Amino acid sequence: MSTPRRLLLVNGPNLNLLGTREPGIYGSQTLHDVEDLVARTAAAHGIDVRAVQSNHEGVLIDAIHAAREDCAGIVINPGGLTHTSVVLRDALSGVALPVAEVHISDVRARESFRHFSYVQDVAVVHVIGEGVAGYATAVERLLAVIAGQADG
Ligand code: CA2
Repeated sequence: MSTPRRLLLVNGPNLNLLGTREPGIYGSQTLHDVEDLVARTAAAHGIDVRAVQSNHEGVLIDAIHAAREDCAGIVINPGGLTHTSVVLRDALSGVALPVAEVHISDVRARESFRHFSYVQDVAVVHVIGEGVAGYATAVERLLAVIAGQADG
């Protein structure tokens, strides 16, 4: 079967607040700006994007499971679930799609509880602390991984 020309973009809890509070940490761009940036970056490669943001873990897991049907990879900022969620990690490893993990802030330079990521070793691409622009970097790197898999 040919590789689907679609990515799933997942933003976890509280990322709907982007651009409304804490600009010193997360910048002033909104979730809409993030989704638009990812769509434009992928479109430059002829790739479509389905975007989901939810404050509910089960909604994110259902979206990840559905990606098996029609997506070539997943770009995810799991928000605080990064540091707490075995079930989110299990969903990502269960669908066996290439995953890019994105964090807007530099979690390594923040509180110690943000230093551990359950997603880290199920992701093949990691973009941390590059602000919202990091989502575009993640798309580019993930598409390169997917292209390499299709060649090999
Ligand atoms: O830096 C990131 O992208 C994070 O994934 C964001 C999460 C945080 O728990 C992670 O440690 C790092 C928090 C998302 C909350 O986003 C907000 C945005 C604006 C205002 C308030 C929260």
